[in-house]
Order: sequence, then structure tokens, then C-alpha cells
Amino acid sequence: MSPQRRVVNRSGQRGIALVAVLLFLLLAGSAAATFVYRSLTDVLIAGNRDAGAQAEALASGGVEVAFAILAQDRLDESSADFRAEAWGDDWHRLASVPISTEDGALLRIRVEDAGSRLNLNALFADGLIRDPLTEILLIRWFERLADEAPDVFRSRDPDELAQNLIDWVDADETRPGGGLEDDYYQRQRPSYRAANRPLLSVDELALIEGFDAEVVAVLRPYVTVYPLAGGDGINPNTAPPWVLALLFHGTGDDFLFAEEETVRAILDIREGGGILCADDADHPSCTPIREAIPGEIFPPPTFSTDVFRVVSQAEVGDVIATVEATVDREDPIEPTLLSWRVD
Ligand SMILES: [Ca+2]
Ligand SMILES: [Ca+2]
Repeated sequence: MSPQRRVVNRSGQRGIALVAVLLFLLLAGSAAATFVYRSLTDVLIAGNRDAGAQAEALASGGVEVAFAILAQDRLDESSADFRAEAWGDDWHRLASVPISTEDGALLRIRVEDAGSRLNLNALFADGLIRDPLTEILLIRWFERLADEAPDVFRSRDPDELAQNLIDWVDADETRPGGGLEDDYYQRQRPSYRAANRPLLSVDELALIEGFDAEVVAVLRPYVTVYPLAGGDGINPNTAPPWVLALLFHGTGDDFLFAEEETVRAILDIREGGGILCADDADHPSCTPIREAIPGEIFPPPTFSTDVFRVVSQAEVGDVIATVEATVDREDPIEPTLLSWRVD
């Protein structure tokens, strides 16, 4: 800790105490509360009087709180010998408990598992090889977006968008119809090349031929790129309704997106306290996924993950600071930070 951060701000300390008490109540009985107290004490005794720096410190502290709760969740899952990310988890409940400090600061923490969005990298086996269903899923989705976001998608060809995205990720350098993937990218100034590897961020999509920032803005609420490798599809227990509507299911080549009634049935199970599970899972809260969605699902659904996105927003006076972080908690004691952005 830097000498500056050792300076104690008394009103800040009172704030910390209150935040800690609230979190103890939220996490009553949870060992995570101990981690949380340590994290918050560390952050909130920072003596910087500047509201911007305080807001950023508080938002960063919120991320640490989320990490501690995620680590505890992983440890609890290990001792229960049952893994599932679901709405009832402590990390998900954080979003419903905005935390105010005595000196008027406000902290909001929202945690999402990677499975709550469609992982574009899960559309490629081994991160590089297209599944026959990859192209069908993307074309149908982009066709649908022409109705949902006509200003952005109506002027673009869904087949070309799908093909260009696949070529950007797939290992080879050729287009299926002939020609080189790089022709377009080499004509740009400065020129670049197709990545030929898993996507590293959602923003990277804007580099793909036919895509731009407008397209990325439409896609962003639906997609993730995490985990970068080895990940599966959507988690039916945590995805919001608009992502559940991308559950692509069927048999053979005959796949379709989940209809509204299927999405409703999944939400009903969740709201009733149930959990959707793999068909062979053995747990009293489980409803086999097959009972809610007929056929196979592509990409195969995710029920648990170690990759989470944390958005922590602190309001100090008129200043708002937001920290967005992605973490991999495979090792819950020393989680790996995958991304960190401050706004
Ligand atoms: Ca390629
Ligand atoms: Ca290719």
C-alpha cells in the first residue's frame, strides 16, 4: 500500500463500517463477509479527498467485493459437490442491494456469469473450427436483427456478415467461395489481417469486414467472448430473456431459436426457485433442460462457469466512476483478472 493510501479519512471509515455491516447482513453466515470486510477496509480508508479518485477507489473496492463473493461461491460449490450459476446465488443478488455510505456515497455492483450471454468463441470447435450449425445460427440471427435493428442491419447482407465473422476466426486464410480473407483488410489504411484465432473482445468485431461500431453496439447486449477457449453456450439459469431467445435447438440440420413460450417456460422455472440442469444431473432443485427445450442445443448450454463480468459503479457527490472487470475464478484463492476498464 502506498503511503498516501495509509492516510485515514474518518468520515470514510464510518462509511466503510456501514457498508461492511450491510454486506454482513446480505451475506449472513457466509465466510465471504470476512474477505469483504478486509477488501472494503483497505479501499475505503484511502484518504484522497478528491471525489473522482474516491469514486474510482470505491468502485474498485466494489469489484474486490464481487471477487470475494465469487470465490466463496466457488468454494461452496466444491463442498456441496454441485456446480451451477443461478439467480439465487449471492453474486447475482448483489445487484439488488445498492450500498450507501454514511457520507452519501453510493455503490452499485452487478455481476454476470459469462454464460448469461452467447459466447461467440463457443461457435467454433477448438476455438478455430466452424461447426456446420455456426453459419446457420449466425445467418438466421442477422436476418432477425434486420427486423429488430433495421437502421443498422437492413442494409447489410446476413450471409456475408456470417461468413466474414467465421473467416475472421477460422484457422485458414481462404473464403469458402474462393479468394483470400485478407483482400479487404489489406486494402484498409492502415492495412491488417484476419485474426484467425478466437475473438479477444466484443469490440474486436468492429474490425471485421461488414461490421462497424454501430453493429457492435447492437450485438453487445447479447454476446461475450469469454471463456476464450473451451467454453460452452448460453446458461439458461442466468441469461436475460433476449439472450434466452438465442438458444438454438433442434435435431439434425433442423434448428430454430427458442420461441417466446419456451423463453417464458424457462423464466417460470427460474422464478419458482428451480434450476435447469444437464439431463444427467442429480439434484433436488433440478429440472432437466430437455423438459424445457426440445432437441439438442447449439452451442451446448453452460450450467456453471468460472468467468464473470463485474460492473461496479460508485457515486460520490456529482462524480460517477464505473469499473468493469472480467475475472476467472478457477483458482478461487488467486483469481485471474482478464480485463479491467475504468470509465
Ligand atoms: Ca480465417
Ligand atoms: Ca476461412
